[in-house]
Amino acid sequence: QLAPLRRALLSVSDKTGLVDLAKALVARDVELLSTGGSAKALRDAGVPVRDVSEVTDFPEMMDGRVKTLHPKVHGGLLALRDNDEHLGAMTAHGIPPIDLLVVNLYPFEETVAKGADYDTCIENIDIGGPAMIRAAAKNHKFVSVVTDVEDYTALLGELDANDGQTTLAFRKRLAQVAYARTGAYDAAVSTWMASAIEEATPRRRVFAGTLRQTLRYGENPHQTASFYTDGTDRPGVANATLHQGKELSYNNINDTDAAFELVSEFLPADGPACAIIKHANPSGVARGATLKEAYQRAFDCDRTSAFGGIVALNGIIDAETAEEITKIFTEVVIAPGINQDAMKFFAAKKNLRLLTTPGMANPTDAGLTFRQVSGGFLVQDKDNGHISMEDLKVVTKRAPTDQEMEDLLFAWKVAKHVKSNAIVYVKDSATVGVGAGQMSRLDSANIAAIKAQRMADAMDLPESLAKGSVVASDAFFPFADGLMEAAAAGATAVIQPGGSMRDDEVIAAADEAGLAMVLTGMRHFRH
Ligand code: 93A
Repeated sequence: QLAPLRRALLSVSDKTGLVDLAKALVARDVELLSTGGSAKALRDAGVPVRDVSEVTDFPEMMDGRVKTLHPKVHGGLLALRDNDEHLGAMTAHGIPPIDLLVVNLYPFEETVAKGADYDTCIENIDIGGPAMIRAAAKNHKFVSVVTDVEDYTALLGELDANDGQTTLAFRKRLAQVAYARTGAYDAAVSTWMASAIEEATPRRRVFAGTLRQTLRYGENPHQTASFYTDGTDRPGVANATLHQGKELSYNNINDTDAAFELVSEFLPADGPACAIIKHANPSGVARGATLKEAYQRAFDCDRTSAFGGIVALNGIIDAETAEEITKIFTEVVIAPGINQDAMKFFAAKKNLRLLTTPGMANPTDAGLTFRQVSGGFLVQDKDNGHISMEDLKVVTKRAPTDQEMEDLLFAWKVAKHVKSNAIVYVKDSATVGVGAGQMSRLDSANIAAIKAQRMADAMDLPESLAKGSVVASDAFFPFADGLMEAAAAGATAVIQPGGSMRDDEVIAAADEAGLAMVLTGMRHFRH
């Protein structure tokens, strides 16, 4: 059991909660040391505080680059309180012991996110802060280190529960958080530098995150799992607000991400769109005159699979749309907003998880994706590839009609979000058959066609939904067989990257069948 806390050093960029914390510490007879801006904020609030520069007998200098980098600060943080030599050194050199360090760092990540220039980003790399944090965390046997505003309350509670001190277990937890913070901070600096110096493959790479939520379990109940945020404010599942329903599960988060990323391909300005996702693949995607109609048309692609699905919309949910969605069991609904009348319909479905996001994601934004493999991980740019009409090359005798062209581009956007091998049939801006994740492209074409026929049967329609559709393939047709399967299902136009050794054969087969075909020159594998 240590003696009650006597001295704290407070040096924070984010001054949230600073004055309240400081007052609470002073009330517990703790002497406060502080750096320029923090000390000023405290003095302005009438809280007694000593300047670090008074302790070090050195002014803050070089635009603040050197404020706390001094043996009187680091000695006070690092000295072992049960080591005579360390205690002797403190006495000999007039080093005051520091029992508590409260630091939050220069806002480097926010500065980068704001798109600041190179020199501004450099200036926002905190040096003294991480040095103190690492020192205090190393000496957690004696020193408490708080690096997160969210821990202020817990700190005060801990002091009250332990006669003005913290327990070793508490200090260890603080130290672990502290090293995660300095690690993440340097990771952010390194990641930014990797892009700023345009080096495609940095020799070393580090990813870091902040715990958003401990999940009940992972992909399966015997797996533990947690959800981390990466500090960016990109609209999407990580920054969404949950309005009702149980907390999101691991699979919910994964599928909701897939749903929202897919529907974000359709700009709200171009009209309502809806994507319904099951197991990370779309069971249906559609545009509509209204959001309700977009949902209905997406639902109609595969009514069976849509059960228990994740619904993503690109507009503000109104009552009509909410009423329609709640007719069947839906796990999650995500949209950029919801109006009050719509809330009432969802409220009746207690288990439905309702999320809103701050706007839509921008599908052309740059980013990184990574995936773990045994002994390492793979890193790549996010697939933000985008194709417009001008990029397409017509290779068949017949060119697509305007309607076909519109559907081809729609199908291509959807295929980008379907696990490979992906085959997507589309008619009038709605999917009518999705073949996903098969080991052969022919099988994907076949499965999509079977599903289109099955839905037509269920709706008592005289012919397959795929009749008169267009088809997208996420990668080239290695042989003509997959293409012929699509033609047999009723597709009249095709969009695909091209680039197969047998392109000539595939194009000839398309001409033979009277198909129109366009090549994108870009592939959208997704595994
Ligand atoms: O420029 S620094 O790397 N040099 C330092 O010696 C130093 N000491 C603390 N930045 C330093 N700090 C940082 O200043 C802290 O991490 C904190 O973010 C900020 C608080 O400054 P002020 O109290 O003047 O607002």
